[in-house]
Amino acid sequence: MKTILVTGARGQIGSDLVPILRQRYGFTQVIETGRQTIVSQENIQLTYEVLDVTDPQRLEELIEQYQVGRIYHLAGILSAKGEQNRQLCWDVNINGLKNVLEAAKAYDLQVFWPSSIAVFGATTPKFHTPQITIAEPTTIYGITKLAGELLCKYYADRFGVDVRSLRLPGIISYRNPPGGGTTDFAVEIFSEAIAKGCYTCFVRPETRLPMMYMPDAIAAIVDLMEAKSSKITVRSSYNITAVSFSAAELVREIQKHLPDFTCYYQPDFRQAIADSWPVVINDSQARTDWGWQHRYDLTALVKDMLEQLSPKSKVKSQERRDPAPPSGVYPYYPAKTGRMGTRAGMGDNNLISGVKPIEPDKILPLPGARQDSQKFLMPSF
Ligand code: AKB
Repeated sequence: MKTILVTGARGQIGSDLVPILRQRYGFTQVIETGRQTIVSQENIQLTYEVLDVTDPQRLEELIEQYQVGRIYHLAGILSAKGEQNRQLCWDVNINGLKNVLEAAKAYDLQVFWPSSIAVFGATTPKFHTPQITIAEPTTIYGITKLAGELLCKYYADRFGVDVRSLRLPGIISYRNPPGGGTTDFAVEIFSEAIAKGCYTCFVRPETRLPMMYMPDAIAAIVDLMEAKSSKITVRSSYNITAVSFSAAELVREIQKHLPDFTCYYQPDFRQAIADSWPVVINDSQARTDWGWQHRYDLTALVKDMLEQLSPKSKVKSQERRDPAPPSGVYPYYPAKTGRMGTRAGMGDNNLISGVKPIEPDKILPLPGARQDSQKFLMPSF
């Protein structure tokens, strides 16, 4: 089997995907790459190479050196950081992807590339957003993701490149923080709740967005890449989602475990980005084509996040770092069969069964919330 190259391998998704890929395809079969030079002792035995994806020569060099057959192209600049550095966002997200697709054409590689719900904008239907719909993104990140989707489809249609993609929602995980996204609040809140007992959220409490727990995201990526080519009817990017919840609902769920947790709200420029994105995505095409199913709802993901981040389990997570057998990493489970534990129900948080949007004039005071625990700070802008 040819080797697998992962760009942006030490980012939020890469950190969780790489151990699963190594488990499935062999430890030495997976080459991690990133812009940083890794010097720490613990990584010496790993196959890690420095790669800036905007450098096509270096990319080709690595493809030849390691006989690469598949790339998970995860290197990218997220929405909030993109607004602060448009040039970098364009260079990495567009030129980096184009370099990968050119290499895929030349070396006959299979490619995974994450798109985002950010391809949608204010003119897109917010509820049950269809696979094919109006896409007028308002951020440079969204523009690069939309152009990237078109590039993927172009290389697939014109040159037969086997490129597969998902429009990822906000991804919640504990191993590595996302850094620079609009949905980051839904990750940061957990560590702050545990460490400090309070968090200042940069979006308003009623802000409701599509989200997914990392094990579901990993399962989706693995299953998509392993699906028969004939099953893949979308070569731009598949709508995909798991749950949809507001910041206030997330706070309330955390308070079930940490009753003294307090959330303050101080919306900043990321509020406008969040407001431009859909609330509920229709991902029926992915479910029909290659059997996508999510497993974690809000209750399950909050419970697991808090358990994993609690000081007791932190000790355990130190013991499970690469290159030891990835026994403690998120378990991969196939989407279609062999589910473990409680499956996410088609309950209140399930997107397909529909969410009940909170009307803005009904949000204060928050229904069912502890009156002393939902406080507003005035925005500083
Ligand atoms: C971001 O917030 O920028 C990302 C995304 C939804 O693409 N998490």
